[in-house]
Amino acid sequence: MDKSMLDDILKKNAGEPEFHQAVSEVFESLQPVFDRHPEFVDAKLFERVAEPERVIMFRVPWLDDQGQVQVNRGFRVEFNSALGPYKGGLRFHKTVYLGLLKFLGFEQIFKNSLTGLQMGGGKGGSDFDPHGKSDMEVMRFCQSFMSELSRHIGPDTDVPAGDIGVGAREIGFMFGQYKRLTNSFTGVLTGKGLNWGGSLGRTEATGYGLLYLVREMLKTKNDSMKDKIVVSSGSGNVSIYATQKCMQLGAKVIAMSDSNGYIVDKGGIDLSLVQQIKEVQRGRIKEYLVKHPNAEYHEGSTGIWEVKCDVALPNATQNELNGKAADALLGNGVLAVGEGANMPTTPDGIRAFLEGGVLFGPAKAANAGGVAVSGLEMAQNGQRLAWSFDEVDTRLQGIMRNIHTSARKASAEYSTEGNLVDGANIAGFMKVAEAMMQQGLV
Ligand code: NDP
Ligand code: 2IT
Repeated sequence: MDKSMLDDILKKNAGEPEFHQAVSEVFESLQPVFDRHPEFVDAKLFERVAEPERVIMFRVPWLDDQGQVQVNRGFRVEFNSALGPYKGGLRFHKTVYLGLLKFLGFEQIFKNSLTGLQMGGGKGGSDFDPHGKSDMEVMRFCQSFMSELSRHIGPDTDVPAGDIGVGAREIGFMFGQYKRLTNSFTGVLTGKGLNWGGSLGRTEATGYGLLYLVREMLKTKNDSMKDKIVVSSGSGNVSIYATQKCMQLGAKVIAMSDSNGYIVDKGGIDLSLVQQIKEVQRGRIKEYLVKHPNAEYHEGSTGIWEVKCDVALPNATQNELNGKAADALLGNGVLAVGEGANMPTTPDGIRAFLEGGVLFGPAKAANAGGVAVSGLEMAQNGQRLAWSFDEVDTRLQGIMRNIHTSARKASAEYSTEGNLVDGANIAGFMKVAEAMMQQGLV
């Protein structure tokens, strides 16, 4: 399709490099689709899908523990509702700005489509930095944030969840405030506590789902996770439960990180210690060495990709794995890469992996397990029922298998079989496109 259309979109969204990166990648993958579906081009589907249906931006004032006034900025990008209510996480991180949330919301549209569940795409958050804040500061912030957000969301309208900096604690505070303001107990957020509407398995879902997808990729080469050496960046929700599933599948994770640095423990990471440090104490990954003095700690998080491994799982943040890191991994014989984070590999990194013949699981497919179980949480809330862990986990495995199958099928039909970047973009887009065509010009 005409490249000037992409140029117009990029120009219209100036100063938003992550959004440009996400839109450009999907645009490239979709070329063969537009060739075969001129009706999509005539209906300006891509121009429409790249424009959020609605963006909400608001002031979040709150009082810190010293009684000082603090002001942050809050956002919700309601990107696309062709397949269901807007659905996607909230990120609290100092780097959050509109362009970052537009990239995440855009990706979320196609990821949610791949799950096969009825969810549109959205994302939100704030430039609030939770590091070093007390529980009471986090609560006051969350209450102020929800005071405004509450008027824009609802169980059939927009259902937020967690992302970087938003976990069970923050979801609890936000749910409490929503309930108080609206006088209603509904499934307006996912990732809730287990005794008030949360789903078993949601905490583990993104990390577990990632390994279910990687397992399907390895199967195409008659291989498995057994005895694989793994590097999993980050040490938050996704990295911790990806590591746990690796261990269950007989693999050994030897390196993890946070935004300050990374640890290498050749004997295999002691995951319960990482959970104690990160989930309970909210500490730094370097504290791992207090109990395991024989492990290594390196300042700076990017060096983690020089650690030799069979499977690399970028599970921290966007653009954390660049071309140079990809070359280092390829030089060390990496077999598979699974993106637990959103857009963690730069375009030159992706190119290097695809050209190097590595099995590459792109984020939209690989980390869809989290939002998939959020969809299952919504289904349980609708019925006022709670399924068992095994029931949820079995459904998650089925969803991840289907995602692999449909992305692979779309890659064979439109691109190169096994190019799951193109496959996931195309399979995710097709359902949204068909729904938008059927729903008229909205
Ligand atoms: P958490 O907040 O639980 O953990 C984030 C981890 O990444 C922390 O270890 C953090 O280190 C590290 N990190 C964050 N920013 C940076 C940075 N700029 N450089 C280096 N390291 C960084 O978040 P999640 O585990 O939930 O999210 C991780 C990724 O997975 C994100 O890309 C998110 O969008 C994606 N994702 C999450 C899903 C979920 O269900 N939670 C679902 C699908 C995708 P530190 O503690 O130092 O900040
Ligand atoms: O990026 C993601 O898919 C998430 N942060 C999870 C979103 C959700 O609604 O569960």
